[in-house]
Amino acid sequence: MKIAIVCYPTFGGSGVVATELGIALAERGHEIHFVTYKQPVRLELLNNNIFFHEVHVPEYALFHYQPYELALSSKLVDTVKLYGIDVLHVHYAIPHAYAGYMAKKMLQEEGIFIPMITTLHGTDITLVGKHPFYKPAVTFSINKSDIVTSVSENLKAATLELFAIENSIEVIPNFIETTKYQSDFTECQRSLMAKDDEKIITHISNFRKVKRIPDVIKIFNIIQKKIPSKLVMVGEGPEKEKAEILCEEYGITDKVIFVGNSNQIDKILCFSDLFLLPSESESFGLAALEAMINKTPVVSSNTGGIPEVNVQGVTGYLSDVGNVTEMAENAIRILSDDTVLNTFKENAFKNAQRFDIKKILPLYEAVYEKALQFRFKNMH
Ligand code: GMT
Repeated sequence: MKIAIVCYPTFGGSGVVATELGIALAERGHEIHFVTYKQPVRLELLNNNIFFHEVHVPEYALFHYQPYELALSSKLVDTVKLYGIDVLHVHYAIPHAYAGYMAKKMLQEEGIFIPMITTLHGTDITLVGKHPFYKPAVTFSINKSDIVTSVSENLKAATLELFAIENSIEVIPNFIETTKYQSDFTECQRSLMAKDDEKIITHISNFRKVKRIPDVIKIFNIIQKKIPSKLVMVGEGPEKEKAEILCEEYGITDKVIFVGNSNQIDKILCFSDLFLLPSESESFGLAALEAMINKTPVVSSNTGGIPEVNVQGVTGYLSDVGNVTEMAENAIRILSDDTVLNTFKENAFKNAQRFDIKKILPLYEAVYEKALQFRFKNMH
């Protein structure tokens, strides 16, 4: 099948999911065309089955805002025609579903029917999409998609609650390639980050407000008083400076390492003992799953779709948003006994297998097959 994938190419859950999905589909023999404004960060290799089409938005002084949706929909029209694309899969509703729908209508004028699948990822619904300035357009583009999928049950429920949705929504959870990790474990180099007697705690995100970065520092500050430890902060974003200032106030700058964005999160996670995810909202928590597959237990908030990934008392612990004291206590409980820690590590790894890409990929393939049926019906 020839599939065009639209996504954000930057560090961040939806782009990572879209890229990994495209790579896995290409390995299964599908022809994948990424259409976006930059080569996706995790897309290192282009091969016979993977193509990248860059969306250029020419600058024009008259425009206060450059019209990306317009350029994207035009690029989609061209790509579909040039490569004979069968289905269009857009990740993140804003503005991708909207631009995808415009492309679909333009192509229809030329007698080409292209089915569109929209995958909802989280902030496109819970944070940005529900804003009154976007809501009508987001509702419209979800309703006009041929198939809609969401990455968790919780996100599906939130979408149905927040928008007047007429379409059905299928839940296809995010996934992880499990086999990759079984062999890579030996490469762990924890001595780079901490002394032998220190535990390593990690947080990975885009450092936006929704991640509650100050909570990460507050939790760690309580932990480090009881357990010799280091905190590794991976990522870049608007809350980073606040976090650095908080570390100075607590006098823990020597114990917190800010490593910036990284393409090597598995290397960092494989020597981590605990992952912190105290987010305000989280549709799934892909970073938690990435931690779990690297045998890292998770102490998180209990918001959104996180409970569908992190299992209370098994793979880690969950607390109410903002309850930093309880999160720190739970972290200390896991970290203070190596037998307990190892049990949580093994449980995290075992539970991550529920999201093995081998189980999830066929669900997407079934969706594409269904979309092709729509195409067939509309063309004949
Ligand atoms: O976490 C972010 O802020 C990035 C955002 C994105 O769209 O890239 O992540 C969302 O999609 C991920 C992949 O499906 C989910 O794992 C994240 O939970 C979700 N983020 C939020 O809902 C805040």
